Amino acid sequence: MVQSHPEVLVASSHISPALKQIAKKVINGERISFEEGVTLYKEGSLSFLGTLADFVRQKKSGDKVFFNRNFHVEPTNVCVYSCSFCSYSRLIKNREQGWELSVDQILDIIKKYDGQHVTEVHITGGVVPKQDLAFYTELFRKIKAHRPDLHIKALTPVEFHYIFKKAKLTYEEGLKVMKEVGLDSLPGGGAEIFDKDIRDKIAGGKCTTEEWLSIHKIWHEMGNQSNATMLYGHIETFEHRVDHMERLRQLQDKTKGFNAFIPLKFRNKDNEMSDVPEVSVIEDLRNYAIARVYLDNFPHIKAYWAMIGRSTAQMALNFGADDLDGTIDDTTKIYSMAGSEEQNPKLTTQQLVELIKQVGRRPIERDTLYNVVTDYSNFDFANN
Ligand code: V47
Ligand code: SF4
Repeated sequence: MVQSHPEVLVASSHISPALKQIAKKVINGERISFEEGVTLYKEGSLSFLGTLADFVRQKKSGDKVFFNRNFHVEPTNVCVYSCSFCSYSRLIKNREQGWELSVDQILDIIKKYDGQHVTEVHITGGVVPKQDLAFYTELFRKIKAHRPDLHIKALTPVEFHYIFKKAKLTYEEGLKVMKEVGLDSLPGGGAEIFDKDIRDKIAGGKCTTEEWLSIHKIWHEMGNQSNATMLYGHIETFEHRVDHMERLRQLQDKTKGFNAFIPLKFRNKDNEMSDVPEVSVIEDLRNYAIARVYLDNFPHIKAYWAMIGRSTAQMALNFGADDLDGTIDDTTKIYSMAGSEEQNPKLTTQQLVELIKQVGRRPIERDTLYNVVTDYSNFDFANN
């Protein structure tokens, strides 16, 4: 699919003055306001939004689509919290229904990748008292001792807040310790939705919005990078989505530490919110597009294929996304347990490259911080 230039929108007689004004701003590289963000959600058609988002994406990334070779470790799915959208966690009182891995069990998983070309391990899961500061410092040290080249992208403010409080450390002190023992970057999880009322309803008890933002801010100010997510398509309004992105945009203005924004579609299988219907794929694509336009200071928008399925992820590449995440190797359960199309998420490098080539883009393997590892545009898998 090739999107037209947004000048066409400005010239069209079918488009409202408010939308035309937004299109003009985007063409001129000007930032859109909160109200304009809401207008895009309420009035923007899929084709209008796609045209704007594709223009912005093209300016930022050209023909490149990024992916990495990664795997996940989920140290536990037992959790002291009970977010109502979570299909994955088991309450601590039912802990025998879940798993809690030891440091050595996790190291065995890491060692399975010995000799394989993977660049990142993504570690996150539930929150349990046993997996405390001592647990994670030992784990990160041992991972780095075994495999210094493996980038550790691990833990969210939800986990950090709990761990540091228990260890009686400030966020600064705790993050410094984590960095010293090998933590390289933070994934974007735990953000959910920043509006207090909605957050309290679906994720009550875990770290607040201010705490989430503060941990990322401190991490960035220490010279590091991270991602950000937004859980959408449940009981939030369009205003709440724009509010969420506005807070991220403001923090990014200050720190420039975020790499990718990852919209996460609420999946409703086997959780306390199973009565809330999932939004349509059209809404998913509109949401990617608005995120690309609104978050003008975020370098990348990630379409996380394990969450939305590879076909929608491919389509999202025409609606502002320039990243698909990675090979994953069937190592995460969060989304399959919540009803994702991908029940055993695993793609080879060749499959990812083909998905990207099918939409006419250049497949670029990156490391976690978006340094280019390999340009697969003209790569010949048959002879390599
Ligand atoms: O914070 C949990 C989400 C997140 C459901 O940084 C659900 O590269 C939808 O943050 N429906 C964790 N979403 C995953 C995450 C992530 C994923 C991929 C890449 C990166 C990155 C980060 O998963 C949680 C929560 O928002 N989640 N349950 C559900 N039922
Ligand atoms: Fe625990 Fe995270 Fe699930 Fe909430 S989303 S219950 S914090 S594992």
